[in-house]
Amino acid sequence: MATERKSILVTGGAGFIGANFIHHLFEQLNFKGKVINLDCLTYASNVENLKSIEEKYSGSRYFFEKVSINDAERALEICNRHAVDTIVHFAAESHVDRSILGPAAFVETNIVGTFQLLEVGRKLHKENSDFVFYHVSTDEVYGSLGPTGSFTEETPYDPRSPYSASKASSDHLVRASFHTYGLPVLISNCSNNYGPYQHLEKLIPHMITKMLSGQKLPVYGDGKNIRDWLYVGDHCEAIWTILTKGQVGETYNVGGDCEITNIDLVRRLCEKVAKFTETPAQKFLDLIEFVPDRPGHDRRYSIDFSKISSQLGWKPKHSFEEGIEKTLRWYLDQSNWSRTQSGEEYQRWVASNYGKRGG
Ligand code: NAD
Ligand code: TDX
Repeated sequence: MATERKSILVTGGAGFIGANFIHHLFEQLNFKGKVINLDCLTYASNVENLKSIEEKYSGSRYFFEKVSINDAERALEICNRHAVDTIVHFAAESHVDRSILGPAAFVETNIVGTFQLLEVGRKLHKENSDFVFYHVSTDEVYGSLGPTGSFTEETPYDPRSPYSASKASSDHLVRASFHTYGLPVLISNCSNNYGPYQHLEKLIPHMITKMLSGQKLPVYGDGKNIRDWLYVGDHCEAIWTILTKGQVGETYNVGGDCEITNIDLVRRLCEKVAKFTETPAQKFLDLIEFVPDRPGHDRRYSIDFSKISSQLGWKPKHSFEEGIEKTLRWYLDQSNWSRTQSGEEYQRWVASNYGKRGG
């Protein structure tokens, strides 16, 4: 994919990874083209994530459109107006617990929304043969691992939550568009991201904010579930590498080379927050509380990212130690960043499923 990208539509740019990607384009890559952020601003979004970009580039190189990916007509009009040659598709319902509470939104956004956006992509491709559709997906589509082995790009799909089933479905639709219609697509499946701008309902910011306010730290089940953690800046770099060097129609796994049990992660976070706030670690460790398990909780994820490494030369730069220190420093510094909180219905559901102090 040697063509220079001039006008990129980023969907879900007001969310966690999308916002980091837009920052990465302007601040790390010095991208000179246009970036159009199409986001309908669900509970998971936070427009403050892009305040500094708005201030510098709004109306010249950065444009925000409050539109849903399900509205294909408006999305197409926006793409035509900005001569979009690239779609990087992040927009999704992204939280596994919420997909248990209310799966319908996941079907509507992740499956139907992606389908609508692919239809837009097909129309753009008819007018511009250099057009490319980049789909951001997850390792959760591959299911749950036992104590050994890792997911490769050839691992059969085996999603087990409404979230991962909806992402698997969207991946299939993207691949079908390549095979059936010749739409140039790229797909990446990555592990758990962490870093600045992440919504507080996700494990790491959830635990940091609970520690800082002296609340219990709810660990699901026995805490021995394993996730692979990827610093979001490394993920953004991987996306750009795939976009600029990847082979159209291919899928690339992206991992952080950092497998850790949830309980070890929470304990390490306690130690770090203690160091940063000059508080005895025991004060935070004493807040750990085991709560009922997440229904259908995947036991272990592990990513084999040798394909992107050997073919495109990408590997994660941040060790967990480095990534978590940057992340913590960021959360501790953000007195002005509004910490978007979950709505009441979700809070009630968390309380009834994971125990009173689980939300
Ligand atoms: P997020 O929940 O933080 O942000 C999602 C964004 O999409 C929000 O700004 C929201 O307003 C927007 N959105 C939702 N529905 C929309 C719609 N119909 N139209 C337009 N915008 C809409 O999500 P995230 O954690 O940044 O994840 C981004 C993508 O990466 C998702 O596709 C997710 O499946 C994938 N992913 C995330 C992780 C992770 O660890 N966070 C890991 C692997 C893959
Ligand atoms: O309070 C908690 N206690 C707890 O033990 C929370 C919020 C989570 N957990 C556990 C569940 C998981 O094993 O921590 C692990 C991580 O949980 P989440 O942050 O909810 O992430 P996960 O379910 O693994 O999914 C994330 O990574 C893959 C993203 O939300 C997805 O969008 C992505 O595809």
